[in-house]
Amino acid sequence: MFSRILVANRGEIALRIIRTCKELGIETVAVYSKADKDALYLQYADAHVCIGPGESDGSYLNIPSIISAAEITDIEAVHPGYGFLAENSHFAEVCESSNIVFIGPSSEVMTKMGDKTQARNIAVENKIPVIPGSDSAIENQQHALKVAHEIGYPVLIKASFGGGGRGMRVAHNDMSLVNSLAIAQREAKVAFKDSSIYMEKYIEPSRHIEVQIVADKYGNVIHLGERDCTIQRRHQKLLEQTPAPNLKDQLREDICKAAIKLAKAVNYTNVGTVEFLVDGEGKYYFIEMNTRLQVEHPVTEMVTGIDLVKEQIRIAHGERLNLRQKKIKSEGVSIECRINAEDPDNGFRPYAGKITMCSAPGGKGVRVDSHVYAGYEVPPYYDSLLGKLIVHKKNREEAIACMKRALSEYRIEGVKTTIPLHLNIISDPRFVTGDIDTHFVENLMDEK
Ligand code: MV4
Repeated sequence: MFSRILVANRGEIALRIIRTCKELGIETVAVYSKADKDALYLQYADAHVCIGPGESDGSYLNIPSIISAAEITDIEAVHPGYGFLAENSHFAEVCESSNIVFIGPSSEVMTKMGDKTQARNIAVENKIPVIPGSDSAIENQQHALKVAHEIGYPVLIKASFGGGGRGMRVAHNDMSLVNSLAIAQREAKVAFKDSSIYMEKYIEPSRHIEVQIVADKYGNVIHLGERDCTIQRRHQKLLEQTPAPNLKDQLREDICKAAIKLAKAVNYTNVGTVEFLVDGEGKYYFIEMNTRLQVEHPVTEMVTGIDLVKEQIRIAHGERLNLRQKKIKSEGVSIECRINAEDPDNGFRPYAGKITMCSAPGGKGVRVDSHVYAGYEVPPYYDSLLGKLIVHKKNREEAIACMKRALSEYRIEGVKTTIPLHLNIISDPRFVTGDIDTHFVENLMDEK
């Protein structure tokens, strides 16, 4: 097993990874920007190295700085967490060429799945349902109009190297399509350094269902069930849950099988997530594959009892999966609420500032993955996630009751948070019955 790992991330996920490393007897090296000099996770790492200024480009996205930190601390592997460099195939390549094990898939698989049009075509080749759309990047206006007339409006324009809904634009007719194309290409160029876009039929209403994959380096691939991530606001996930409510068993089985098929088709290794949409008639469609550990991985850990970070590290170390699909049992219901420092009275804009008081909930079935404490200054440079509140109970009714109790117990003062929004969501009868789609949050907020 590795003796020392560098955690190339910050906040709650850095703390999460350090915890599992400690349990495995692995030393950890944390990296931090000047803005994170008082971060909680640094106290639990065996060593820490400042890698640059608060701005991400100078620190958590600064590959030479992170590799230098790796060299001077003589580590054997790097865990990228999520976000930042977690799906940066160049970073994975630099690790590989620096003789540092990258805890994740190979850089070539990352590149393959990072191109959403290539991922779609691999799904088509493996007879996995995809949303009707363009089988390659859109070359010009004529191509876009031709595809739109073939699939019918509304259509969705997506960035080929985007993901997570970033840069998505809906077009309802030729005029709005032509106007949106240039904007979408410009946004893609700025956000993803590549202006390539593709198109799909806009499926609505829909639900967002993703499947957790774990795969070793010897061709063993298993799934750990699905997560329903439909509760989003402007493509930012807010609440995730497993099992997906109101999902027929046959559909669940078909989706999980399709996820395994795709992972095997690309020789996936390590932990990954295959994302699907389910439409109003219960048909499912592959949308993309994420080649990283996801923010919402704890709900899967709670129902399966499997430590996903431990599995990542073991697989990266070359160990065979000691999990068998038949032995995977999902027990109970788990729900995660993302507690963000955002101002609900100001369009949920990030709310930086000092946390003056912080008291997290506890009790049976409650898990809090958070890095914040009283006196912690929420930096303005990074995402607004303060922590994740996760509950696990034997059924959905108890899980919802527990989440409601835990949310009302959670005290964070000094910054505004999404706690009130989560209380509204979890108390809504349609959430309770699982009658949700991708417009749930905007409808709830319109009603409020
Ligand atoms: C879609 C879609 C409808 N039609 N693609 C959003 C995140 C990214 N992983 C893919 N997402 C979607 N892709 C087609 N062709 C709906 C979503 C979607 C969504 C869209 C708008 C508002 C909230 C959403 C929540 C989940 C998924």
